[in-house]
Amino acid sequence: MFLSSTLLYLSLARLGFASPFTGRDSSDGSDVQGNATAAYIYGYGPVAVNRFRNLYLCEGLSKDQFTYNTAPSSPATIGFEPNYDTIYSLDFLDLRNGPAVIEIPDMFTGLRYHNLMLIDAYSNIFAQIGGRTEGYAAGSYALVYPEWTGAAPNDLPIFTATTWDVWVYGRTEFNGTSDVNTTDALQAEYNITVLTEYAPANTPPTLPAPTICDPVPNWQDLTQYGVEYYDELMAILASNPPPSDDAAAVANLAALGLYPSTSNVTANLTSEQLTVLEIAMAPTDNYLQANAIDVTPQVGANYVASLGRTGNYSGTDYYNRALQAINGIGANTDVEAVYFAYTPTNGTVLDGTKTQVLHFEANELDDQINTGGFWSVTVYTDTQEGSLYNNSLNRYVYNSHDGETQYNADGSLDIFFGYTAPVNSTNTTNWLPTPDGSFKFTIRTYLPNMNTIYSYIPPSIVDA
Ligand SMILES: *[C@@H]1O[C@H](CO)[C@@H](O)[C@H](O)[C@H]1NC(C)=O
Ligand SMILES: *[C@@H]1O[C@H](CO)[C@@H](O)[C@H](O)[C@H]1NC(C)=O
Ligand SMILES: *[C@@H]1O[C@H](CO)[C@@H](O)[C@H](O)[C@H]1NC(C)=O
Ligand SMILES: *[C@@H]1O[C@H](CO)[C@@H](O)[C@H](O)[C@H]1NC(C)=O
Ligand SMILES: *[C@@H]1O[C@H](CO)[C@@H](O)[C@H](O)[C@H]1NC(C)=O
Ligand SMILES: *[C@@H]1O[C@H](CO)[C@@H](O)[C@H](O)[C@H]1NC(C)=O
Ligand SMILES: *[C@@H]1O[C@H](CO)[C@@H](O)[C@H](O)[C@H]1NC(C)=O
Ligand SMILES: *[C@@H]1O[C@H](CO)[C@@H](O)[C@H](O)[C@H]1NC(C)=O
Ligand SMILES: *[C@@H]1O[C@H](CO)[C@@H](O)[C@H](O)[C@H]1NC(C)=O
Ligand SMILES: *[C@@H]1O[C@H](CO)[C@@H](O)[C@H](O)[C@H]1NC(C)=O
Ligand SMILES: CC(=O)N[C@H]1CO[C@H](CO)[C@@H](O)[C@@H]1O
Repeated sequence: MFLSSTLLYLSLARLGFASPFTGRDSSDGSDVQGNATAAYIYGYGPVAVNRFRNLYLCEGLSKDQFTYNTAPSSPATIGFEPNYDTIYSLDFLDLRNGPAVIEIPDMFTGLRYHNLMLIDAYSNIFAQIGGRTEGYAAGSYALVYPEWTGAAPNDLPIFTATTWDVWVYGRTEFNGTSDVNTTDALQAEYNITVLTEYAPANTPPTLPAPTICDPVPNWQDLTQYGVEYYDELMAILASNPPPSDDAAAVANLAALGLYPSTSNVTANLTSEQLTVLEIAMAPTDNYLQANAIDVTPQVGANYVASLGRTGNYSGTDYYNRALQAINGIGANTDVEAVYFAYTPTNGTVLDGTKTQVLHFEANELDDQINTGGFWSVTVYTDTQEGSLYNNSLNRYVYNSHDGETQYNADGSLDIFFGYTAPVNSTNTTNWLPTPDGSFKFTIRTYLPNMNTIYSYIPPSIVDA
């Protein structure tokens, strides 16, 4: 249940907000409100990851051990347009206890798509372990802590973490309802073992556990607890020393009275200092929310694509880091998957009372859709979040991998949308049931090639 609420995500259209980048000047002429705005933006990615970790811990889930879904998403799944393609596994690792060995089972049968993202405390994806990078045979990998020197323990392939706390976020291909038990069995074989015999002597303080679980931590509303945001941020800095490139950002925090500490630093601020931080929060957050749409570009007249996601925020572009955290903390990177959400620029809403068809040419499937992994087309309700549409066939998706999609004789493909089965078409295969009114759909392609990433525009949906 917990995992089903993960963001999976394309951004929602957002309202415009005024820029917070202007504010009062202090008596010496320095722009203190500007500094507070910069501090909020700097904190966004790290605090969002920490809220997600806190949610995980509030659910009573274990650190240093995988938790995973045992079923795919369903119409009851809460979250933004959940996919019906992969099942999730995750963990929050604490490398202060020692390096971790991550074991991945044999995925060779069917070359099952899988990928584990390794995300640091600053929301940077510092490595990915999966079929694309490591192949499909079973494998063990050493994840060592930042100060590790020398060879990997047990001579394993080595990944060096950029922070002590690491979010491991994995996706494993789900091949349709007949595949549930197989997927579950594979997930049970994913394993994390902490090698306590190699624990380091000196580590920074432990990242604190959440102090508030009710209401549950919300990684989409970082203003949730007010200036406690800065207590969380400074605890992250104390327990996961920031990269040296962040020196200016750390100095900016210090100028506001904020220094790395796992105790609540805001408790020692003057009321004037608190006010400076407080009044910057809501407008800065609104501004980021309003601009997050910028990172999901329009592709052609009819789609918005999940492009531009490298997951690598190791530089000092904290603004982009914040926008990416809003649009999908833990979202797939471009090289792993690209999503095309039907979003026509003219605002036309799809109508399920008639039959409409999406036609892919055979060479389009071969060259741009079905390149490295697999593809899927999924229908969603036209609500703000977008759920799988509940229908008597339990049919939410057509895809390239479960053996149920019927291709035309020339290798092309038609997928039909509508509340009732298509009757006016020459065939009625590949029917994706929709609501009896407006709906949405998303095309996903896993392990796309550069052609897909840089130039592909999916077909328009037309009346059948
Ligand atoms: C889906 O439809 C069935 C049958 O009408 C109903 O029992 C079930 O509660 C529905 N599920 C959701 C999530 O709405
Ligand atoms: C998924 O199912 C199809 C059809 O049964 C099969 O060809 C394919 O190998 C399966 N893939 C995996 C990963 O099991
Ligand atoms: C999965 O395993 C359960 C328990 O063994 C069994 O009842 C069920 O039929 C299996 N499902 C599939 C799709 O094989
Ligand atoms: C995980 O690895 C540990 C240590 O090798 C082992 O004891 C345990 O059985 C493994 N668990 C699974 C599910 O493979
Ligand atoms: C920080 O503040 C929270 C919430 O007020 C409180 O529960 C927690 O005990 C405080 N932590 C420390 C180290 O003072
Ligand atoms: C607040 O300041 C006092 C006095 O300097 C210090 O002892 C205490 O540790 C500080 N508290 C925090 C949370 O930094
Ligand atoms: C991330 O970007 C930095 C430059 O900003 C580069 O040095 C580093 O190699 C990149 N890391 C990955 C994993 O691509
Ligand atoms: C909007 O665009 C869609 C897809 O290109 C098209 O089918 C529809 O007719 C357009 N609607 C208007 C009002 O122009
Ligand atoms: C089929 O065609 C008829 C006549 O053009 C039209 O009235 C009807 O709405 C169509 N049905 C569907 C399901 O598209
Ligand atoms: C479906 O209809 C199209 C024409 O609309 C035709 O080209 C195609 O061969 C048909 N596919 C099947 C599987 O019958
Ligand atoms: C310490 C720090 O980074 N302070 C910055 C506050 O904002 C002004 C601009 O208004 C900068 O010049 C300072 O460097």
